[in-house]
Amino acid sequence: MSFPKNFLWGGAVAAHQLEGGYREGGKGLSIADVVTAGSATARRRVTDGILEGEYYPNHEGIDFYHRYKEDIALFAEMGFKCFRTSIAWARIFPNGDELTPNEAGLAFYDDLFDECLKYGIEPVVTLSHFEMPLHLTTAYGGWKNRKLIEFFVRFATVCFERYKGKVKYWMTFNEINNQANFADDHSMYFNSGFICAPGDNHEQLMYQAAHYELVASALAVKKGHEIDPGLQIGCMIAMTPIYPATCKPEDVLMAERAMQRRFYYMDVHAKGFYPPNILKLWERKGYQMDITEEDLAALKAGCVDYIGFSYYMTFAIAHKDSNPQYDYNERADLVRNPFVQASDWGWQIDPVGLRYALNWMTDRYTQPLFIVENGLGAYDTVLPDGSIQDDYRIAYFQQHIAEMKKAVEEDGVNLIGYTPWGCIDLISASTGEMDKRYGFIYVDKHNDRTGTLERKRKKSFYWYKKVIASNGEDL
Ligand code: BGP
Repeated sequence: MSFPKNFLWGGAVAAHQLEGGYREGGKGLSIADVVTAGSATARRRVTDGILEGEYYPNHEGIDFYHRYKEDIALFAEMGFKCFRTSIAWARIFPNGDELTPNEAGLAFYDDLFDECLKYGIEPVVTLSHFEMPLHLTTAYGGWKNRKLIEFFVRFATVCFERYKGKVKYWMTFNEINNQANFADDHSMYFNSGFICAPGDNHEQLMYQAAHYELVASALAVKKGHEIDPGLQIGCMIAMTPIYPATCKPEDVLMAERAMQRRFYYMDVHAKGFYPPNILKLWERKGYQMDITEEDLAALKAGCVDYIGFSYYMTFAIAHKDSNPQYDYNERADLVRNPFVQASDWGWQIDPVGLRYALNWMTDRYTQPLFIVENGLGAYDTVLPDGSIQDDYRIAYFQQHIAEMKKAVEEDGVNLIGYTPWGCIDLISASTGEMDKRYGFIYVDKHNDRTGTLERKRKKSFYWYKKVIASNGEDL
């Protein structure tokens, strides 16, 4: 007996990376709409509006806004039990600070969820997946501002009420901990909706913004349970285990410290309080945080029902004598792991690390685990006969699912589902490229904006269908 009978096999996407229709149905501008395309080597550029002559790949996405029926039929053909997507906040509240939601936006997701349910596909929904209404960043400074808590909780409440009976599985913030690399403007913007100005203390601002998000998440969880006690509301963490580069004790301690810095968000979501090492860090650095007694009570009362996480890679870290406090600096201290291979984009591929991650979380938390993203970004080629022979992708999934299976079977991990990322090709979040593909379904669209948007089944489509039909036995 390995995967439970009701295991949630499916796939994952996010609104801004595939919907397009960026000004349709009364939608307001979202922060993802003002980020330009990047490339394999250059990061995307955050702008403060839409500049003439720039290309914004999220404006069209893969036109899922108009083609979702066709795409969901393909997911159903693969046998999906669930489908993870997100709600574009700016479809529901175009500016983010209105009191009344936009009916056309609500109706779009009603239809989308109904279409899933028609095939017995359970929607799994992220409330904020790297986006928020642009107005909240320009008028309020994004998550630097406590006011955002109120706006987010209103948005969450409207969604929980509207989709009651249709959506049971929710997540609050996608990869909330990605901002731990506070030196990276791009991650800060997607997570928190602001870019640091010269002279700002990035680290302190990151902790403050993340605190407001954690409080907003906890309040939303509580509200959701009041609306429907049956809701399962999870967090979403980018799970990137950090190994010590060697067994030198200082490297081991450095790795432990790096894990604390990257994953304390999970502690707050799952246990309802800050771990002592973070409180000590703030004290040592003299950070005066805006954290009230009510906030602490809210965190305690709003623990998540499950831990959703993405898993793509592991890191390794070495200690430097110049760092006596063991402060984590992702850019300076991470080292290449010679024991694993990397994707074309340098992401270190480590299937055994997935089993390690599942065990690590099981040892610390009581909530069930849900792998809501995993996958291989790769260049695919359409052969003259029209087929896409993505054996490299199949091999990647075979190895990862085999490790998941051992974690469930041999280690007793309580895993409830698996939704590979970008089950249909979509816009890459980090590069804005179309040709970094993850899908079982190919979409004819390219970095240079050409393409018919036609969908094609890749070889991995038929393979994943077989995996689902055998509940993970036939890999
Ligand atoms: C995660 C994000 C997704 C997604 C994925 C793949 O960090 O939650 O939105 O895009 O990574 O990353 P990329 O698109 O940069 O290859």
